[in-house]
Amino acid sequence: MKKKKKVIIIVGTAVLVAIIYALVNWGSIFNKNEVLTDDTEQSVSSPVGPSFNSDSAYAYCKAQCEFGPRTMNSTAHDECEQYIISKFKYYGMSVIAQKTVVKGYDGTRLNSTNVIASYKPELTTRILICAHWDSRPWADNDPDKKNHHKPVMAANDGASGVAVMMEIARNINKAKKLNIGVDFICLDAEDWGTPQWSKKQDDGDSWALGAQYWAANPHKKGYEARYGILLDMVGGQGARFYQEGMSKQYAQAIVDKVWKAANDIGYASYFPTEEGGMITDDHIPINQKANIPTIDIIPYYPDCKASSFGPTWHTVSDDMNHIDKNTMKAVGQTVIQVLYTEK
Ligand code: AHN
Ligand code: ZN
Repeated sequence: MKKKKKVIIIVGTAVLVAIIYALVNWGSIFNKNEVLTDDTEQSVSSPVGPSFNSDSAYAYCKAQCEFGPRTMNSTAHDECEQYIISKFKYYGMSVIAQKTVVKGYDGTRLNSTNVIASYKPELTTRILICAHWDSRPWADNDPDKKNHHKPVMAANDGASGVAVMMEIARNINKAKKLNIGVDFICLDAEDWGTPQWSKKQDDGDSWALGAQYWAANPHKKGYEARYGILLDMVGGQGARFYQEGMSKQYAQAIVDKVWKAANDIGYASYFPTEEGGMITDDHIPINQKANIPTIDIIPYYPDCKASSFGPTWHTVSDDMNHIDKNTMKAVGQTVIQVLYTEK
């Protein structure tokens, strides 16, 4: 080959390489400042701890619903109780079934079981995660009055919180690297609160009956936890978890910790830092009676006319067709982040 031809080939190749390089790196060469000065961009780090599997959580949610509505004193309720106990045992937790009879707003006796599933019960440093597992017996907020005495399937308002706890338990058991104790408490009799169609007026005390009992009678004498996290309706489509007012009042530091964890792993859009409403829920007796600072992760829908808890709340549409596994993932991974970054 002639020298001149060789030079042309080498120069030509170099030019081609330069053009390709410029094309590939166009953005960073010419738009560097635009990219780097965009301060609306959040810095997101990869999650600490195991990866929450939303398909798994979805399956646990569905399994509970397949028993039918888990209303107090029903067969579906008792069957689901056995399912919950066996699941947490299977994932290595020590399980206590705390049974009692509580009184409903109208005096009805309700056979209640709080299921307490503990990871490393021997450790004194503990975090409490809880959710109610019973179904509301009346869809008293349904748009159709004919449904007001029908039970709620409670895929979101019941099963979703327990499903997220089960998936966290499965992960903790598999990863085995968590050196703090965790208590998963499946609270019963949350949703027997005074129905909207009742002549009795709702004073708030008829809700969270299982939590009221547990807070007055913890499963272990002198039980203590650093803090608690209540999961209520954590599987809804379009759910946004604004900071609940009573949680802010009793446990602002825990609210900050959890919302920061969500932001750190890229779920800031699910966890707005603005305040939502103030809710009568299971965390109230836990804060007031058990003195454990406890927050409520509960959705707030500012634009929903049917309810600020969302369009399916206490309706016959609270079923698996209205569950979004991405919502469960955002909440579940955030709780895992909190547990695995706890010192
Ligand atoms: C009241 O409606 C007073 N509290 C709502 C608590 C609740 C019901 N969470 C789920 N279902
Ligand atoms: Zn409810």
